[in-house]
Amino acid sequence: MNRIFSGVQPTGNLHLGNYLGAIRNWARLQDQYDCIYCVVDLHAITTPQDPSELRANTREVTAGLMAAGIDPKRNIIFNQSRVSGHAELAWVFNCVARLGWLNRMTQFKEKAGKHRDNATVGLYAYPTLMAADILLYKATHVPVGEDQKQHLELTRDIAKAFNSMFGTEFFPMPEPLILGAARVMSLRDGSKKMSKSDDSDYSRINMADDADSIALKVRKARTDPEPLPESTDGLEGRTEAANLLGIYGALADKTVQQVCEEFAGKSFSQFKLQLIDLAIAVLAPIGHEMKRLSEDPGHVDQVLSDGADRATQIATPILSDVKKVVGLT
Ligand code: AQP
Repeated sequence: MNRIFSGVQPTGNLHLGNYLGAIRNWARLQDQYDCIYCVVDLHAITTPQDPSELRANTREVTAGLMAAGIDPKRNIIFNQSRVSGHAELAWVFNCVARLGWLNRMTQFKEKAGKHRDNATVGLYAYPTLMAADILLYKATHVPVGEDQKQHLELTRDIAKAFNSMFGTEFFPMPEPLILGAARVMSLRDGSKKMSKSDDSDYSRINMADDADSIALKVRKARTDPEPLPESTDGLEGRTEAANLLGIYGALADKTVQQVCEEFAGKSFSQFKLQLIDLAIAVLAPIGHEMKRLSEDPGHVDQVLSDGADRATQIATPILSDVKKVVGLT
């Protein structure tokens, strides 16, 4: 069976962007693939994290994955640091990947910003750890959004370079699974993506938000004074409007064109009422289940520990073969 690997960082509140861009699709893939879903805490510490918040976020993300319908029995859910093979294989890949390849990574440039010299070495080497995450399980498919495409390309380059350095066909080339997921933007600024680390909680709808918070955030979301257009052409240059229509479409499983046709000529206040109802219908049960799971941390920890055991069983023989290929054993 084809194997999927994907990860999410425990860096704060899971939000609607994480849900529509990744987690909802992960739940849909569990019927067709052997899935490994990882809470990537080693990636999280590439930027400073408060230790107790990191622990709490790891549990919260795990609860979010389960509340969104990912079954921890059929799939593997675990946190990355429990399987030491990720860090070990990443080191081998640090000795395969070239500086020039990493220098091209746009995400590092964006995240490090103007303070490049002050960024951690871990943030710079993030893509080699991501390559290790995927190849430690010889995953065949990786669901990726636009922002991760470049990193998956690098993973393939590393796999190719490893195979050619050691004259082997050891690593398969993981294929991207492009799911056409919407990129959800901030509710306060349509040019910025919705993000866990945005200071304003009004910029995002959290997966754990209750109905009242969802309604308040949608009501406060930025729009423009124009009515809703009858086709997507009328969304040109209207980033906030396009974002809200995109969110509605993704939640309703409709295209943005269909949403335009449904609401053509209506005002944003009318549209927002419908969006509030829909967002609550989809998200409130998830938030409710996350709350229930947060009251049972023992169960969540058990899921992570079982998942790590099962992940280790797959990773151990692969890492041991890598060590033989490289000459470490
Ligand atoms: N706004 C978004 N729209 C669509 N998809 C999104 N994802 C994140 N934000 C959006 C997708 O969610 C998955 C997990 O992301 P991540 O936690 O590994 O890191 P990220 O992309 O850096 O997410 P954040 O929320 O922006 O976190 P911070 O603020 O910590 O950097 C990925 O598949 C991602 O594409």
